[in-house]
Amino acid sequence: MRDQVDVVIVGAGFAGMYSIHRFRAAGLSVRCFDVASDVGGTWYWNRYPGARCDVPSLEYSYSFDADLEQEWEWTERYAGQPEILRYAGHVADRFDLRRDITFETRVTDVVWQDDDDRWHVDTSAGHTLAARFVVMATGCLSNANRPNLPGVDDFAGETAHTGNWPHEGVDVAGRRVGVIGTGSSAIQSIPILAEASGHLTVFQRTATYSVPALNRPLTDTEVADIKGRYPTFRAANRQQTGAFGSENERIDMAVADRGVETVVEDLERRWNDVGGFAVLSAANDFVLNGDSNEIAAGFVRDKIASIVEDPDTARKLQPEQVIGCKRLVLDTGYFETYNRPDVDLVHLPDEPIRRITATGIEVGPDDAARHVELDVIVFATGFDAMTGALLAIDPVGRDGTPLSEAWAAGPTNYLGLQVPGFPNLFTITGPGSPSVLTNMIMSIEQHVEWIDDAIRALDADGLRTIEPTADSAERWVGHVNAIADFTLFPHCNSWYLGANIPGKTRVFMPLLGFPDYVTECNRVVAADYDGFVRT
Ligand code: N01
Repeated sequence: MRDQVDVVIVGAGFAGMYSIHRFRAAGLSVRCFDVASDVGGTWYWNRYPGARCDVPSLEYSYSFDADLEQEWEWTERYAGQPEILRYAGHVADRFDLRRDITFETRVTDVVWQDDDDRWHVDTSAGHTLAARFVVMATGCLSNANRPNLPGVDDFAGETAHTGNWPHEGVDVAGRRVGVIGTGSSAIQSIPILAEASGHLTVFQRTATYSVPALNRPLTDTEVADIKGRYPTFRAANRQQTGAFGSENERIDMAVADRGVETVVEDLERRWNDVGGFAVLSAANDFVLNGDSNEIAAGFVRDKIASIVEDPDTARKLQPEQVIGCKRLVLDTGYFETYNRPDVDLVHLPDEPIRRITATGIEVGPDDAARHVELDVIVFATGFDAMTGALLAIDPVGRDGTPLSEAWAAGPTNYLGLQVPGFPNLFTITGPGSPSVLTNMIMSIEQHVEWIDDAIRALDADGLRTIEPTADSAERWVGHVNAIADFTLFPHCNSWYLGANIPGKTRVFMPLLGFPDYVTECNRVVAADYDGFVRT
């Protein structure tokens, strides 16, 4: 006999934690599972040196409880991973969340049963449950991508992936370290690894735009200011495209209207004095217009040239793609790191990886192959984003159709919340929702609250199931991609498009524009769940 529960929640990160709290308050029984041994999700796994959030800490925090907002003390403008993990632990304690979480347990099977309108959920620890609802709080960047490079298993030294960093750390002191990748995780860890290791070699496939984070301790005055007006601060942030940054001095003018000279002067000021994503708020069309984009891109390329002393290294570090179509990175001393005598850059377009050996990585063309001796290899190679964690579980919906089959041509969904043929299964910050293009915690709260309302409405109406129609999902995916096509986002091989994973269908997955999205979610509810079928 299966254990009966109202909601199974998969994942105990910020999405799963708020789900437990919210659904419990609605009188629902919940059971949450996580492979980790504690809460925190992405901040539990990403313990690499330098891991830090790129959304300011006073914004990257729950807003659902005013006392929680007031009592937690953030110490830095951008919180580091240990502090965010402590915050997650504090929230779990404060709301007594752990009693509904089973840790160190993987959900292995999620199968819809038409005869009793239940999801049958099995776990690696032998749990068998029957749930009315399943909430996939599995995270967008949780399924690590470890590329299948030739010889990858031959390496005799230590390896680590930034997205699954060993809890005991990696001892790099005096050792020769190689980092593969130059995305956010690499750019945050490289300066620290360079300092701590004997020698560092960075293997770069695509150069990345990065701007100074200008991280610093928060002052008592600025914390008191925000805490004194948190509700209005949050409300203003929710009106931003990315649900954060209402005080980023956004200029609501195109480059051509503001004037290139003024824009460049402002970029300079923002680079030196403001830092963070606000650097790109000097005009409103950097990701809409190729010429405007080139002003910002050229500005950052010039900065790289002025920071990096060796001209050849500087050239290799200067990205060619448009700026902003991959996630902009915020760094602390990244480009300066290449001025160290103990740091080398291997530019893979010139010297591709040939194979990994027992003692390092062989690179270069046939006539100029060379071997880089290493003791440690760090894979900073990112994630199978947005769909990877969902497909790893591969829920089986109506008629025995697995999600992998339903999504063979890309992640069909409606509002990023539900998939046709998968009744009562919800994806938090799923593909098709603003998710990774926003302050994730704001998106998580909005999704959890929407799902909570949808469940309450079903119960109030004496109904059992909710799922989107195939039509509404098809229209929605078209809408998400039409909005992306209006911008420069599809112009490079980003993980937003699934382009970082060989063989993955190329579809723009996140939706641009948090405020319009929320309006649409609310409209759907007001129109009696327009686009959904409820039975
Ligand atoms: O991963 P990435 P990440 N051979 O996919 C390279 C969030 N995040 O973990 O660009 C050689 O960005 C790949 O090269 P290319 C944030 O949203 C946030 O760094 O595909 N190289 C790239 O350079 C971020 O965007 C924070 O050509 C290979 C790198 O590996 C997202 O997580 C901090 C390769 C992967 O970069 C992911 O960031 C950290 C191969 N076979 C992460 N395969 C903050 O809040 C991949 N690469 C600040």
